Amino acid sequence: MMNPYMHEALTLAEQGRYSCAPNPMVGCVIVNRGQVVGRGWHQRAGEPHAEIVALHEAGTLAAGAEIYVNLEPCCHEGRTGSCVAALIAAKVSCVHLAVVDPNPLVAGQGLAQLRAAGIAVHIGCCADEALALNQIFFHYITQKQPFVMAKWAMSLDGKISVPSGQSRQLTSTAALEHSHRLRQAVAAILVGANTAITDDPQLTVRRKDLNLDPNLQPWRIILSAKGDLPHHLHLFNSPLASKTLVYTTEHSLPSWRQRIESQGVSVIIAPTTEEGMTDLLFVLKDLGEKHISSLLVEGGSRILTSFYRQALLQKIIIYLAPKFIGHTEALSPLRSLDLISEQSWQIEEMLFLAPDVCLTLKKVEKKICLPV
Ligand code: AOF
Ligand code: ZN
Repeated sequence: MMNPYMHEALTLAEQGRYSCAPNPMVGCVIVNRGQVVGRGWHQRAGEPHAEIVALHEAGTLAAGAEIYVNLEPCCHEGRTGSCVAALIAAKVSCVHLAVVDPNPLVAGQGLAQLRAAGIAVHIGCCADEALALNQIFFHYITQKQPFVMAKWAMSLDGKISVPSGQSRQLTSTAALEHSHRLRQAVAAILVGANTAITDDPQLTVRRKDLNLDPNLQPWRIILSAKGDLPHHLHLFNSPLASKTLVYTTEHSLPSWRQRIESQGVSVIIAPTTEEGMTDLLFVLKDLGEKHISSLLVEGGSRILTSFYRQALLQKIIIYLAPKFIGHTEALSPLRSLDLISEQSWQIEEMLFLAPDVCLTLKKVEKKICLPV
């Protein structure tokens, strides 16, 4: 059975899902003689960490108390102070942490400092749940690149487009609402030039039940090697133009770049691959440097295929509509995969969003077998 205090810490942590990036979701519960005397969760980067919020509530009752936290307490002076120093100063007796923080600034040093101060440290309670909760953070902090997910909607015969002249919406309201919640949980959304032109999307979170703070809207990323995107697109004509990055190449026209920059958009010159495409690894590294911890690739099939072929996807989210398109020219989400080394996927979650189904696929990492 799950430890109830750690379970509560995980539930508290979850509240930061839509606001704490690029920081991890962290929750903390302080227990004194069987009574919960403090609770906290980390809301936003730059604001107090979970432990500090919980210690504040516990006050003097933190002395001699036990701490339950889903991540190793930090020991560095980042945007905020060291949680380890605060726990030592509060004279807590024991810390239960679910997983060690892989941030190189912490990485075991937090727990070592606690132990050196005479505080008992227990590691591993609810570790699986804690790892699953912060998989985006763990990937980002170790790889220095965003955690990448691809998303598409398709028919039962695996087509993402319908012949022109018909409604382009494949899925229904429940799937659409779900996809906006997915957008809300990522730091950035990416599309290719074709999608930007044909769909003229806004790439924003739009939910009926929520008036989202514009600061929490995801970044919008467009890849346009040629740099031929019309300046009248929605993406370039919104208050969020300043949260829009266009990766282009030196082959694009300087006058075009200046024009969209004057609309508030940031233009970044990226190297090209042999096929004349924008170098995706460059883009991911650049996004990592900009502290963008997660990325949702929304299409179209050329971009999805490039991310897939280069094995850059950690998850795929598919909305499956109970329809058949059956048109030979209708596109599939991924093409020309014949030559690539095999990637294995596992269904992590299946949601019935009537009348559609949402499948979440997780990459199965290959195990390296060492010779014996
Ligand atoms: C904790 N408790 O609630 C969180 C932690 O720049 P800062 O000061 O916000 O530090 C960010 C780093 O601190 C982050 O990368 C991660 O290693 C850790 N996050 N640690 O003890 C918390 N959010
Ligand atoms: Zn901290």
